[in-house]
Amino acid sequence: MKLLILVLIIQTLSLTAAFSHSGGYGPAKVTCPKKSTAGDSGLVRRSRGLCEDESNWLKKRHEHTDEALKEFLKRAALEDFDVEQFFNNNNQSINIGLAFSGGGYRAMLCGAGQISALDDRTDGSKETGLGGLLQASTYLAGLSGGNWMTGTLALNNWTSVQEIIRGHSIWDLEHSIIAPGGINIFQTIIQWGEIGHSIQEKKNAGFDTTITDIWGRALSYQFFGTHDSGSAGLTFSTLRDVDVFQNGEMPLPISVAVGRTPTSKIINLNSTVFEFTPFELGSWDPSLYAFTDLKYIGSDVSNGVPESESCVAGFDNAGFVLGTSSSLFNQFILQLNTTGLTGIIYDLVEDFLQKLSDDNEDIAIYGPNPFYHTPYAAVKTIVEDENLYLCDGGEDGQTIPFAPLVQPERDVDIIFAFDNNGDSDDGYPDGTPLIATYQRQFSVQGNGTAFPYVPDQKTFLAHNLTTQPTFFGCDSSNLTDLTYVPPLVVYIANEPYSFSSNTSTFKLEYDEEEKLGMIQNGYEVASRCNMTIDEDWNKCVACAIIRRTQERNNEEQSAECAKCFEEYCWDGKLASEDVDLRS
Ligand SMILES: *[C@@H]1O[C@H](CO)[C@@H](O)[C@H](O)[C@H]1NC(C)=O
Ligand SMILES: *[C@@H]1O[C@H](CO)[C@@H](O)[C@H](O)[C@H]1NC(C)=O
Ligand SMILES: *[C@@H]1O[C@H](CO)[C@@H](O)[C@H](O)[C@H]1NC(C)=O
Ligand SMILES: *[C@@H]1O[C@H](CO)[C@@H](O)[C@H](O)[C@H]1NC(C)=O
Ligand SMILES: *[C@@H]1O[C@H](CO)[C@@H](O)[C@H](O)[C@H]1NC(C)=O
Ligand SMILES: *[C@@H]1O[C@H](CO)[C@@H](O)[C@H](O)[C@H]1NC(C)=O
Ligand SMILES: *[C@@H]1O[C@H](CO)[C@@H](O)[C@H](O)[C@H]1NC(C)=O
Ligand SMILES: *[C@@H]1O[C@H](CO)[C@@H](O)[C@H](O)[C@H]1NC(C)=O
Ligand SMILES: CC(=O)N[C@H]1CO[C@H](CO)[C@@H](O)[C@@H]1O
Repeated sequence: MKLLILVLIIQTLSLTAAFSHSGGYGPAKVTCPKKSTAGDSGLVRRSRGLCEDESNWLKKRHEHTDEALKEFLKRAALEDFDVEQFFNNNNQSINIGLAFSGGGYRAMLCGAGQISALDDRTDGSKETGLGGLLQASTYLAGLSGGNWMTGTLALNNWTSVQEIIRGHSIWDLEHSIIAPGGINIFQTIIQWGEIGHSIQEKKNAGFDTTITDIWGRALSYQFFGTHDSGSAGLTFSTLRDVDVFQNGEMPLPISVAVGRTPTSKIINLNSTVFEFTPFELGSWDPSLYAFTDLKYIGSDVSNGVPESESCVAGFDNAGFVLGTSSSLFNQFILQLNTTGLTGIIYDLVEDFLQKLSDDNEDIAIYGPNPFYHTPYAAVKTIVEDENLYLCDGGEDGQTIPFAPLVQPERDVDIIFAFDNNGDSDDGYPDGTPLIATYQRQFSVQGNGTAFPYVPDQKTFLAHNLTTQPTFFGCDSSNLTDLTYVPPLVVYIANEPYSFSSNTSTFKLEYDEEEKLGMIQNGYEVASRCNMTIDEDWNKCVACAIIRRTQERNNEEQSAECAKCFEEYCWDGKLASEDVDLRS
């Protein structure tokens, strides 16, 4: 009986979907563009400078960030500091980058609370938080669980966390992604039926699919709602056509993933870090050193030149991009057999399981390889393969997406780094991702990037660098040994205030109370507990934002700001140098 109903439902779905085939999951053939983000010579460019589209977009974004930053600084009302004069003396906009770490739903919810404290749309954030800082930011980078949060905001017409909480239609985590209907098995069956249909559609269009496709489709229902089969046709590059993005009213969302060929192992020092922006997919690392027009990935190309007259669009599905960045969680899909589901979706999963070894369950195939035979890579492994393989952005240990923000081309002044990893013994952060990015700058793959000095994990914990925000790279005169002066890094780590926010990375279900508790706690983490711990927290943040500009102009730091830096900057001391008072 159950089986019969299932078969009926799936057949009905297949029929309706077949008749409403506009912008589904399967990529489609389109005419190749005359001019791409790479210019007019093809779909790929060398990673030198920013693409023209990003540069043009930045001009519009800066009109908004300049205004928002002025307002933020005025509200901070720093002593001995004239906001108007500061802006008049500087014709260069300040670039603020925000980076949200991985860590599953924990990272998504903590990150949601943290970003809401920076968002002037959150009630009260200007009084008890850093409201307006988000509006003053140029870049918004996310990876894995952090990317679920940034991606949800960006791709839902730049909605806010407060709106999401009030709307109740997305981020419903009461039931696991595997059994979204809970006891309503029909809802679960319908959803998985739709997902199975989507995957089949992509296969029928001639593309390889992996377990990441299933994972990404399932995520879409949680992040973009259940309408239109979980927004099956939504692409990351769609943002180019959305007003709030076009007008520069939101920061540039950047999603980070890592390259990994089947059977290979990656570590921090030899990984290839990829970034997705609404314009491009590519890497600044020497092992690729190329970018391609995101909208046309999936096209058959050689050195970026299409092999035929038609190109492909629709491959950069939004859920697929978010799923790629978080493919570490693909293994959740393997729990499908616990739901009692049968039929087409179960067969699909079984199909994948038979083909893939445990080693490769986390890989997403981007094929045909958009970088096939591009000439810019120093080592020719990625560009020789017919497929491009990407996986979770945190798999090389750099679990905060710093890479896009430390590129000198982006000229970022300050990075606010939100660490919601569970690296320490009790499931809170311990500085590990900063150490990974710090070390990478000295490797070949670091390719001349720079990152401030940071201490070891033991010091992070023993010197309380995770229990209150810590600034790194405060004094650029101490950074002259690096390739260039890197952005100042404001490190803000998950920490319990009103809620024990060290939930397991693999926790799949959050009831409403837990969800709101995590988000509220995140707000408190970013706002120094509603500014009750330090009522001058916004002033100190303001001091950090203007620091690089002041240094460039040889301007003295005010006494007030010097006091902030005394309080929040890492003092360069290590735990190993601590005097043991007992001896
Ligand atoms: C504006 O910036 C340019 C370079 O970016 C510089 O050459 C010029 O002197 C600056 N003008 C002012 C008034 O600071
Ligand atoms: C997107 O948000 C803007 C406000 O920021 C609103 O004016 C517009 O109607 C929204 N678009 C859609 C499709 O909801
Ligand atoms: C990266 O380094 C690890 C450890 O040295 C090695 O096992 C692996 O083969 C390397 N991978 C690549 C792609 O170079
Ligand atoms: C589900 O599949 C996994 C991996 O294939 C297996 O270990 C597990 O025993 C299965 N569970 C059930 C309930 O069949
Ligand atoms: C969370 O932290 C508390 C105290 O800091 C600890 O007792 C607990 O074991 C931690 N939970 C997890 C899941 O790590
Ligand atoms: C870290 O914080 C704890 C608890 O607040 C305090 O006892 C300790 O002295 C602090 N350590 C340092 C190095 O500031
Ligand atoms: C912070 O402010 C919010 C909103 O006013 C409040 O609900 C919360 O309890 C406050 N947090 C603490 C730890 O006092
Ligand atoms: C200053 O630079 C040195 C290396 O030249 C580094 O070891 C030290 O930790 C830095 N101090 C701070 C506070 O960053
Ligand atoms: C600053 C730096 O080292 N840049 C290098 C990054 O990698 C490309 C490709 O190998 C080189 O051409 C750049 O010189």
